[in-house]
Amino acid sequence: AKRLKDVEISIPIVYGTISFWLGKKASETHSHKWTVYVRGANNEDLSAVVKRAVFQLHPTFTNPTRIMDSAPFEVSEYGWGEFEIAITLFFHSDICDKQLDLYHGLKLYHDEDSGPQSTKKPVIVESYDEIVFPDPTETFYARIQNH
Ligand code: SLL
Repeated sequence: AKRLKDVEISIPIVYGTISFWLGKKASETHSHKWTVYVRGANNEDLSAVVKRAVFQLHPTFTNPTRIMDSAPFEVSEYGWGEFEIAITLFFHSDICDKQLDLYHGLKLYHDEDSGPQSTKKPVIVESYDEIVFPDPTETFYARIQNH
């Protein structure tokens, strides 16, 4: 495919977790409901770029490798403990052959100084990143321009 030299496409993304304590509905193994996600930093649909997102959960979960082949690229679960989630992004074949590995620490509990635990105050932790694609193919460049 024809590539555009001296051109760079930068895709801003946000990835992270949001976690709700279940309060009266909490049980020993399901104290929280949480979601891990990757999205466009300005809420763009990442499907134009991302073909697949794989979320690697802790082995205590059933089927810990979660493969998402369409947006929204996210996984929701019930759990009791914090752990590091590996997120691997795969791109459309005319964009990039290499995958990108991201790591995010799931946080369920507020820091101690933020008052009592509440079902109405989710714990949100996010990272911002930019995926840079140097020398993009013409097809990819055209797709992004009309976005
Ligand atoms: C810890 N190192 O000990 C961590 C592991 C694992 C959390 C946390 C499973 C939920 C389920 C779950 O929440 N695992 O059993 O359905 O704190």
